[in-house]
Amino acid sequence: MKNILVIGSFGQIGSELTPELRKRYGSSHVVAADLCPKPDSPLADGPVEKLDITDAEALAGLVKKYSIDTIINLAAILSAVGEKKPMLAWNIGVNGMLNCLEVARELGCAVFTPSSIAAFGPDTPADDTPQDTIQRPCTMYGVTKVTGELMSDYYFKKYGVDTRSVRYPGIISNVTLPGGGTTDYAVEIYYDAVKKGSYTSPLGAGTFLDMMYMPDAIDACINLMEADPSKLKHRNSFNISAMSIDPEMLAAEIRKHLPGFVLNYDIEPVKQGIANSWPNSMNDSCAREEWGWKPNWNLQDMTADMLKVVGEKFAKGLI
Ligand code: NAD
Ligand code: AKB
Repeated sequence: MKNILVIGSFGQIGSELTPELRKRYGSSHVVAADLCPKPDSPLADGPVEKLDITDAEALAGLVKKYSIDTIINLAAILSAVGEKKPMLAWNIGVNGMLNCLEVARELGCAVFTPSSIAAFGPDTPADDTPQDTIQRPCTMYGVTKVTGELMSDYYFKKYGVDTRSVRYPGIISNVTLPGGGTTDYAVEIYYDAVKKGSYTSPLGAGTFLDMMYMPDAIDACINLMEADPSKLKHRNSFNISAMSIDPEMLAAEIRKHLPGFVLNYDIEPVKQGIANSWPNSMNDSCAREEWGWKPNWNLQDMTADMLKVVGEKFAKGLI
């Protein structure tokens, strides 16, 4: 990766991945693009461009302008919002992603478009979910992710486009709030623990899902894109996970730091239905074997760090 275009760079993952890429590859080599870039954002320390991923001509123009060799495509409508706006989710998740693949084919770029645990469905084995298994998701978001995986593999096999990706689990972070997914609760719980001492969970006790702290999610993207291609038997997309947790486990860990923390439940049927259709825990042995995937953060360390950082933001009146 020499010149990188990050599309959707102002979202939850992009707002942390873009600065890390700039640290490693140089600020002027990493272009931050989004539908509505914020001028006062820390990302203004390097090139920032307004881009609608569904505009193929504008996308090709940026790739040429900056001699881009790698497109990191983070634009998406996440699972919960996607159920309210399925056609928008399809347009961005599939048509936008196809624009990236076509531009990459014509102009010789590598492409990373993350998939998700949402690429699985109720017929998938829920525990220790294999790398290669049944994928019949029941959300529009999941349909876009399976389509993205298939099309990315198609472009690699037919045209030699260097496509690689991971199936991210729920990402927990403290810079930018999540954008409307089912796993958002696992971020919100920390903010509410600090601000109110309590949290009302939309998912019930015993709803196990894979999760990961943001530094591991960033490493996964960069390490996979830098991996030796001759070692990759899979490409789109690799299961990766750091922990399998439910709301009770998160609350118990938070109580080690904030003993009075109270967890309540008010189940949101749409989110609960989506969560029930996703794996409880994925098997990520192929990622470990093929490109050395290994998470550095567990529930204990992540919780201590989340409460510290969110606590500092609260003390400064930032949240
Ligand atoms: P997000 O919703 O926080 O950010 C998405 C960004 O895309 C936003 O900044 C948005 O403005 C931008 N965007 C939307 N429409 C666009 C368009 N038409 N053109 C250009 N930009 C547009 O999402 P995220 O959580 O950062 O996720 C990034 C990627 O990782 C997505 O593909 C998502 O499916 C995947 N993923 C995320 C998680 C997670 O827990 N955050 C888990 C699994 C997979
Ligand atoms: C969502 O909940 O929609 C995302 C995801 C797991 O893909 N966070």
